[in-house]
Amino acid sequence: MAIEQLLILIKPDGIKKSLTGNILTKLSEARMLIIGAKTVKVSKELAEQHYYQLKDKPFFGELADYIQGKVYGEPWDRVLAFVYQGEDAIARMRKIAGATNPEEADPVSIRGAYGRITTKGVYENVVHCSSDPSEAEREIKLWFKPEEIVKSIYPTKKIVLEKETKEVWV
Ligand code: IDP
Ligand code: MG
Repeated sequence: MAIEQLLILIKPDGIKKSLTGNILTKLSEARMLIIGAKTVKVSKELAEQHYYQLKDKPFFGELADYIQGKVYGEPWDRVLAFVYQGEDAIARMRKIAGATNPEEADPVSIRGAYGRITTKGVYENVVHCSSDPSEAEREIKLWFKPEEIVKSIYPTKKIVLEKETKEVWV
């Protein structure tokens, strides 16, 4: 069994339903390490890049709105993003997350317990969970910078930036 890492998102419905603690408790049963964590206001660009494989689906626009938390608005329009690492992490975390369709998901899984299908037909399933190692790598690199992860998991390189403007504490 290989050591894997993956991206987990607590989606805006999970934030609004105050499920962060419950979700992290369920995930902790797998005894994985959290090697990156942050809260993110999702831009349209990030939403569309994250779900680019579904761009031809009829629900793509609503899915992009959902991950941005547009239907909920301030202060629920954000996600919590985590990089988890551990043995056989992807399959084990996906089992705890449950099937994509919350009605079909194991009722004891996160999606089975807390997800719903909206009247518009969006699967509000509370968490995102990478589904294979190459998707995990793409997603981790999309959501996190190398310095935001406390372990070196993919090769990096140093670049020199000129005239960079950066916000710092006063
Ligand atoms: P996954 O999240 O279990 O990996 P994907 O097929 O990658 O499932 O779909 C991404 C997300 O798009 C799902 O988590 C769910 O929120 C939404 N979704 C997927 N399929 C449908 C569908 O048939 N109707 C509505 N929403 C869907
Ligand atoms: Mg997927």
